[in-house]
Amino acid sequence: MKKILIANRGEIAVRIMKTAKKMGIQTVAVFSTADRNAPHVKMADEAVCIGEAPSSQSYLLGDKILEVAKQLGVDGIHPGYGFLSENAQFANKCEQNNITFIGPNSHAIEVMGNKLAAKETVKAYDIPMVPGLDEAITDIDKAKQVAAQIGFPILIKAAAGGGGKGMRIVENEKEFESQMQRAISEATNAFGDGSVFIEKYIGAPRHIEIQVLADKHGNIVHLFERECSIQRRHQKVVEEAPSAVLTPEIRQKMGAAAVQVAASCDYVGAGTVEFLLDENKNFYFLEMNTRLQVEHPVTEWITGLDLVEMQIRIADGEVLPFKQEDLKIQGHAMELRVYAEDPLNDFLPSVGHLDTYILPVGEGIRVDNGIEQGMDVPIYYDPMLAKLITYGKTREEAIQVMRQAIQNYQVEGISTTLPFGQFVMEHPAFKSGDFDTNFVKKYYHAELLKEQYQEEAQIAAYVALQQYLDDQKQLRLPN
Ligand code: MV4
Repeated sequence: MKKILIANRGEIAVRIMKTAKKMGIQTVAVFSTADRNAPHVKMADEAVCIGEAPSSQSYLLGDKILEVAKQLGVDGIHPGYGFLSENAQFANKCEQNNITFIGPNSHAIEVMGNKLAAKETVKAYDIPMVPGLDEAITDIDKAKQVAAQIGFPILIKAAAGGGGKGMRIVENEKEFESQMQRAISEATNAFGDGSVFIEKYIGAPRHIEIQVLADKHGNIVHLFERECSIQRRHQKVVEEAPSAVLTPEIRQKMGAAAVQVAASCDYVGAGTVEFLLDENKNFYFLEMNTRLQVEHPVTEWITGLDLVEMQIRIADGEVLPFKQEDLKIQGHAMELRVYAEDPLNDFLPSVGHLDTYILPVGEGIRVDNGIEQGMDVPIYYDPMLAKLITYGKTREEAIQVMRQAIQNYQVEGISTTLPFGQFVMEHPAFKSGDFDTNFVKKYYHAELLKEQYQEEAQIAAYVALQQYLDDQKQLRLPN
């Protein structure tokens, strides 16, 4: 590949271009009118404005982006995450136009995009799944019967779902129908598909996912796990690799299961298989994400691999240059997502002018960033501005480096989730590794951060007072 178009913006567009440049590949950026001065536009060899600020008029316009790609003689399109990355039709159109879609084939995207189709596809393999009814509910009485067999609480999920939309917990048989109707209407609104199914509800799970890589020649490996349990309303905030709780045996079993999930849909490229892990460390297949994920850097750091480079090489038809037994985990990596949200005010979006923006630097620190000082943060897109990633020989070291890096990350003009990250890093449950997906709900209140600020302000006041007193003494000395 000599030239690729990056059909994305922000930190991930910058991230992809870094690897392209390293590989000697020319880059084409596309941008909306709101992003004219954005870093991803400045960094590209060529850049084309594709429309107005709303993503429906720019970054989601597959046909327009394909037109640009053809005009500029592009060999491949990297979709990043979000936008067109899991659009099977777009992947197909790329191939029809002789442009390589840097990602899986449209069949894998389609199958894994529907939770029921995914379950059906992996059924033939030995992959643990949450007990449930693996078909859309059409007969309410039958569904109620199955629910009674599984035992309440149960969870109603949307087949087309993801990100928690269309999910409803049912505590007992009495509320079954009302909760089901809610799930159906939510799913219909969000996805235009009201099919729902039921599963046993796992109340305090950990969310652990396995990174896989598959080439076009049938070779598949896994790159171990990422722990993603620290999330707020289905929005991940902190991720790490490896998980603090997986034993080598469970890791091996989950890895093997993830490889089978990839095999079941003829997967090609980089993908992620999501699992729930219950209190007894039983794991269950949840879904597969058919794209490069936001949190891929923690896997890169513990394996020494460049996942974007692997994606490009695989798309180019290269054979995976290693076998499973060549791969091992080295050290520990931690990632904090920096969102333009105010943790003191219910995480409300915070947009505006970036008066100060200075990144932390140093050993064990990586920042994947898409903005710069002096910019206005646009309101049209995802509020994630950057990712702060740290590394240490041990988990404790990675946390320590993270705490220091947060201190040295200077942002003025907008609120960010950096102080919230500090709260997580200092929390005993997080430090001990004993937490689940309920961590934020269970432990976080804005008041705790406010107290922390007040304490800091008080210390600052004492220091200032001491300085003042010292100065007074000096001033009284005769010349
Ligand atoms: C579950 C579950 C408990 N039991 N399924 C949330 C989004 C979607 N990817 C699946 N999700 C869950 N499915 C059963 N049978 C709990 C969640 C869940 C969750 C999963 C991963 C990360 C964070 C979560 C937060 C709340 C609920």
